[in-house]
Amino acid sequence: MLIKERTSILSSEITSEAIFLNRRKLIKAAAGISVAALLPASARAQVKKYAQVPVGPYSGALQPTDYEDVANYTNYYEFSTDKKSSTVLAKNLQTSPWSIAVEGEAEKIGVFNLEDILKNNPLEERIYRFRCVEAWAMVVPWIGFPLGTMLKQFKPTSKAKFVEFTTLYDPKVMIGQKTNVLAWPYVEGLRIDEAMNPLAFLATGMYDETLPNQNGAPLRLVVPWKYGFKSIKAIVKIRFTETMPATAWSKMGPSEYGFYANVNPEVAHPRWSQSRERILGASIFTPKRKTEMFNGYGEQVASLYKGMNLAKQY
Ligand SMILES: Nc1nc2c(c(=O)[nH]1)N[C@H]1C(S)=C(S)[C@@H](COP(=O)(O)O)O[C@H]1N2
Ligand SMILES: [Mo]
Repeated sequence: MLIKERTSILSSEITSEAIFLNRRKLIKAAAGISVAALLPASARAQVKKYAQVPVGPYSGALQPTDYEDVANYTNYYEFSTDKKSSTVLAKNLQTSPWSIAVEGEAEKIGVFNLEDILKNNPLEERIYRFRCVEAWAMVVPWIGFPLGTMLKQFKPTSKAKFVEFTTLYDPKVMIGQKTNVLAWPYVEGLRIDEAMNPLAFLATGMYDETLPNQNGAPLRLVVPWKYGFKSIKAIVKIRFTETMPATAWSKMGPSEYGFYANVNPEVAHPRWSQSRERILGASIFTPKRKTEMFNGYGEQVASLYKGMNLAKQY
């Protein structure tokens, strides 16, 4: 009987996030009904917070990287430049309540509770490739909502040509902010048409769970066709601007980190090639793979850059 089959899949021991996710995909494919409702109480307790969130577009047949690798190999300079340390250091960050200031060229500006923003933006899952400028690649099932849908709710004016995002500044908790590895607070930005592209996403969770602090809780940007540094974490401010924002990384190294930062195998970082990438979590014997233009999302985003010289506007 079908119901019994489903129950046995989910009530068996859940050993890894990736396996769980695949089971969940089977369930989602089988029926559009609540998974939790089918389970005995013991198994129900194991169902993850966001397990019923529907899978959105662009996810394809990508195989997610192991949760442990994504959650424990992070770049979060507010805490540490060491990719393994932020897991512990970021635990002290208070992510609720959380408010976001919306400023600049928009009709509806002000300070908004994240809870209220979430009420107007239904969650979905997006399984995206993600590529750090340091040449490691992974696939992450994010939970969140499209950036553009949310931005439109603030009614940007015709002067809004760019969107600037700012991370929390709180050096007592974000102890890396006591150093000057970057100009704090961390700032990132997108051209307004990039921000409105349906691929651009804001994440509140990953792998059916609330986003771990070290991955950018409670709200982080995900721009899958650009290098990872564009995907700013712990956002506290969104500002619509007429001019291109000065971003934290481009201030630090203008020749190394441009505003556009589109994944591009043909444009090398001044200190290393970008033509290949290492798969996060793979064994040292696994060969590197070829980097794809726009990280494989050219079909969705190449038209944004028509007529631009991407070697100059990197
Ligand atoms: N506020 C903030 N956002 C940030 C960073 C950071 O140091 N601070 N690092 C960026 C870089 S370089 C990358 S590769 C991604 C890494 O995301 P992950 O740690 O969730 O894999 O976050 C980006 N967002
Ligand atoms: Mo990065």
